[in-house]
Amino acid sequence: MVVPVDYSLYLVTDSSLVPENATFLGQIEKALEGGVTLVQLREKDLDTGPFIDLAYKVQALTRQFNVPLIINDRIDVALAVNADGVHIGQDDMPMRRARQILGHDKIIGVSCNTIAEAQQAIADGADYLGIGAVWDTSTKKLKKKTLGIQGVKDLLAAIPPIPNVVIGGIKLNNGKELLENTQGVHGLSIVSGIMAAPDAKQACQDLLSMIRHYVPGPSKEQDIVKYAIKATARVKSGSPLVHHMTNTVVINDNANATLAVGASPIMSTNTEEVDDIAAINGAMVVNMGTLSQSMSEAMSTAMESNTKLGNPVIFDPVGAAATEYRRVMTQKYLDVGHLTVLKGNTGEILYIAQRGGQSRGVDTVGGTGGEANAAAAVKETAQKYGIIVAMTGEIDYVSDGERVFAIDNGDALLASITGSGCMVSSIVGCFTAVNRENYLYATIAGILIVTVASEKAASRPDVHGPGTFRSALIDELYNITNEPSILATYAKVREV
Ligand code: 3NM
Ligand code: MG
Repeated sequence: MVVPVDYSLYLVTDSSLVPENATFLGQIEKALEGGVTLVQLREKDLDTGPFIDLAYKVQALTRQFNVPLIINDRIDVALAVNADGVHIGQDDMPMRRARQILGHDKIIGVSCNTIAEAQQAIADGADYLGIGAVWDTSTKKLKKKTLGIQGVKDLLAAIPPIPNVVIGGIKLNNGKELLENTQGVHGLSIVSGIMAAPDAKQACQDLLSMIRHYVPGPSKEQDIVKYAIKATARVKSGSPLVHHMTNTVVINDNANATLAVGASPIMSTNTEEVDDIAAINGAMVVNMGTLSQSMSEAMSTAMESNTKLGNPVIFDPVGAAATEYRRVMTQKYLDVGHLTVLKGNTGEILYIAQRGGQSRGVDTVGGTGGEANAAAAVKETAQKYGIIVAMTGEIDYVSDGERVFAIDNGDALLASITGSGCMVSSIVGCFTAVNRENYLYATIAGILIVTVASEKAASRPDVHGPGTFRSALIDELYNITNEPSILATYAKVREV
């Protein structure tokens, strides 16, 4: 398991418990609206075909809410629908065998009633434990003694820390009592308390707000990394077209980087083509590194056409302060109001924010003036223009005008090749194209991919300097998109 999972409120389904005026899927949807953080589809009597059909329907709901779906016992069904994991009991397939079949990208949970079972599950590599039954329940015929609160405490005290949920007869009041009197419980797993509830949404809201007193939710940082992993997969599966009007120095690298993450570049600078491309475009990347009169007109047209169609527009104000022409054009593009993301280097963004900012030509010289100055620069600029602002440098800063995030990834070699910043703008274009519900997170995700790829590239034995680094960077961008879950290990995002 690699994606951070929130175990706080874990719904285990049971189609036999649904109230008369409700439906099975309706109950699950309400539970998701109420905030369940994980769903397990548990069907003991369904044939394989109908089980798979039902799993797809439940998955359509869990995906809407970005909640993982776990299948009880049936590894074949989990594989068939590409569920996020399985939950196995003591009499189901052995844990190690399940891991061999499912691999390390899937979540595997194991039901445990004794310390010995828990120790074995941990030794076998379980991702989480289902500890129970805590109390008697009419939902399942129990084969072993109930644990009670003391039994849960004794079990947790005897094992190393591992994600876990408790199950069996849990309702709001006894759940509160349990969390109050134990330490290290990660969540409550509930069947009848949700599936049979007359108002499943309200039941879940009440449960989750109680649980949040004892179990912290995922941090914003974890949330972003999780989002970045999904966003990366979406770029690859969605393969958006990304229209670039970029500079002649970096154009080939930008196109290759776009391809490496699974998107599709088109590099036309012709005004006549703008509308046709906009109609099928995912995002527009405009970069004024080698701006000519005719290209600046094409850029204005492209920004307008794409904005009209709701396509995100990324603007890279290369050398914003370098010449009078660039100063004027930068202000013009900002004022006209067609931008979604402004992405520049430290010198450029600090200049735009009027908070220092020195450059020589198109390169930054000097620092950020400290983290407080950097954070204020992106935040104020984002507020002023109602856009996302990203400032790349040794530390990257991103803001939507309310929050500021810092990214501490990135190898120093990035500064020794031309166009690495422009590459970030390209990739942010790819990410915003298919992750439109959260441009702040999509922008952070795009920056993370490039900076983490740069670290992987720099550490390769075949990289000896800027030249080999440049091609290794494209390789590693490509590799990450095949295995985005590594972001969970490498990403260093923090809220400032
Ligand atoms: N597994 P309710 S108890 C599915 O002890 C299940 O492993 C258990 O249902 C175990 O929340 C249980 O309705 C049923 O009491 C829990
Ligand atoms: Mg079972």
